Amino acid sequence: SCAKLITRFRGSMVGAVIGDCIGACFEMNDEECTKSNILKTIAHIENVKAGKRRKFGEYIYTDDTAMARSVAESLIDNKGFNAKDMAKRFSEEYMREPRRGYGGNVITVFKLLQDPQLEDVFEPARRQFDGQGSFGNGGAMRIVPAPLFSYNKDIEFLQNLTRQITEITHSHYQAIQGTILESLAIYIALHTDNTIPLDTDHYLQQLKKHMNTLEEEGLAQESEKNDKPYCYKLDKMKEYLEQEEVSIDELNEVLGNDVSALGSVPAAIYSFLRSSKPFTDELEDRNGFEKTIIYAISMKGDTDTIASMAGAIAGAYYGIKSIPDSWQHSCEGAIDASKYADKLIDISEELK
Ligand code: R7I
Ligand code: MG
Ligand code: MG
Ligand code: MG
Repeated sequence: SCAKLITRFRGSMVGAVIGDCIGACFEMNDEECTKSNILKTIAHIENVKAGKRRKFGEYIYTDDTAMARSVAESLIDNKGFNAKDMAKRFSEEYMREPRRGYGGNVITVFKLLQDPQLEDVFEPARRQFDGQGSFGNGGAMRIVPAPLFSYNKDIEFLQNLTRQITEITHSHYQAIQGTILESLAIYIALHTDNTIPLDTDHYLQQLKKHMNTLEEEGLAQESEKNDKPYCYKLDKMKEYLEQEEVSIDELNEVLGNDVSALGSVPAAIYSFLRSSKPFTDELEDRNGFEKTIIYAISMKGDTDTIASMAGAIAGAYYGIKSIPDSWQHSCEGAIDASKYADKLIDISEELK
């Protein structure tokens, strides 16, 4: 029903903001990323309730959320994808608040997008990195509004929309594939019955089916490549979930935790899936959303982005009620995210 669906739309949009805001305290600060340290930050956040240390919205969002807001606003105002409008919003948002922690190279794209004479808004992205395009995770980190917008549409619609949104800044095939994987992970989580325990094998199978097709297509174009790295990582996740406990070092080695799409989207998906299994440590008393965020940050490296992408998936599955009020109050932009979710659900119903 719609009443239930709205909690999941809100959960996904707000979940992404929460992961970004809390994860940003730890980005590229690996030695801080122990579970007990992360829980110290969470304890501070939970003091908001008592009106003690923390102020409303004190944890500020970064580029991940700034760009997701532009994606949401553009999809809502245009009731669909409008490349020029979305490009304009990305670039104006960057000019308005350049200090949100943007990737080192994407800002070149934003500057070129300022040119009013620019005919093809996809051109600056194609020129990045000597013409191969960026393989950074900046496409995947902002994609959450797309699977919500596409809720009543099929996978092909979702993939096309995702690809177009990504290509405004990221044209490398691995960035596009990784963003599609994140989009699918959210879309499938939204469509999965959350009143029964999550079947992680089935969830991974669905992702693998689509990624296999995409990577096969990619192979035809990239003849020098002979592997399917996203499919490989999905297989490894299945293997890890069958094991008792896998070390963070091993996960970092195999799944990655860096600013590339290939090195971060799998870590986000794994954080969500791992959280549906029991923990024997400090995490055991936390709910599935809380576990996902804390676990995602414990992956180290690009923590704001990994936690944000994981939070979008977990929020879509567990719903807004799983996100503690104190966390929502502490994170800048969480209330706006809920409003975007409400507008996106209206539009997705219209598109039925
Ligand atoms: O992908 P992007 O928007 O960055 C997002 C990340 C997230 O972690 C945010 O939280 C923020 O911190 O930044 O920005 P890009 O500049 O396109 O890519 C990010 C980085 O990935 C680049 O600065 C490069 O270091 C690296 N990178 C590449 N390096 C070599 N060759 C991306 N593509 C390439 C490449 O093709
Ligand atoms: Mg960021
Ligand atoms: Mg950063
Ligand atoms: Mg980041």
